[in-house]
Amino acid sequence: MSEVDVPEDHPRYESLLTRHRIEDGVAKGITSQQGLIAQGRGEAFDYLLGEETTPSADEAERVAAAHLLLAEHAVLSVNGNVAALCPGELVELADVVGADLEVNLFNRTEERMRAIVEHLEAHGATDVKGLAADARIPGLSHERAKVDADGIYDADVVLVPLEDGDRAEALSAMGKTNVVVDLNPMSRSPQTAAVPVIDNVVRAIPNVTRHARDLADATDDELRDIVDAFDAEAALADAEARIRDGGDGSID
Ligand code: PTJ
Repeated sequence: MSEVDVPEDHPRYESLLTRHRIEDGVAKGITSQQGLIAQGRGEAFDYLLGEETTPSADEAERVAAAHLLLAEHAVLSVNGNVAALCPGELVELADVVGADLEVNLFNRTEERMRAIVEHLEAHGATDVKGLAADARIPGLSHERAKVDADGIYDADVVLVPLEDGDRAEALSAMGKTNVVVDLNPMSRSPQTAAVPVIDNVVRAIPNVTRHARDLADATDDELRDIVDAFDAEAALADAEARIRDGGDGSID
């Protein structure tokens, strides 16, 4: 038995553990109640994807690592779902690639902002951004527009895990490179991303970190080759083919 009262050899252990984390996040005031619904949507896609990192998602995760390593200023955006699901893994990734962490919420309240900053700090983060909110993303009317001038506003590469779409598009319009993690390849955010990572964030974040460690000694030219060889549309098509018919996109 571990974090949840379910034996680790239970066939749905990982899924039940993830659910428990989201439930706990709501209880602690980190995750919004809408986060429970988002989790359910994600689980359905994950089930259809085989609840594993597909080879094309793994490739996207390597490309994400290359972008983060090449960045002048990378920022990992944190919402209430990822804060509950993988706080330690986000702190570790930020550390390995030299990125900032910034809390950015759709259902923004000061209490939840502070609770998430403290939760990340409890997992080893320092200087978490998001509370200053002294800049705005142009073209967005909702709370996600509020960003830190020396955080997301200034970033050239932003990792955007699971959200509802229009911010990712607005960040691209600002000329930023977006890495989007989302289990639904048909969602607007991965569709507009430079790098759509169609995988569960609990698998994706540690795998990006693993790739970043592997690429630590690569030259900028080698990293640029990895980035340039990536085909975002093919990655999306592969994931959609898997969901629709269990295929790998290579067979009609
Ligand atoms: O904490 P806040 O206030 O910023 O709100 C965050 C949520 C996620 C509640 C908010 O952004 C939202 O309502 O998002 P949506 O519109 O439900 O979209 C969530 C997307 O994330 C969907 O496409 C899901 O398939 C996907 N998703 C859910 N869980 C995961 C996921 N993708 C990757 N990993 C997951 N664990």
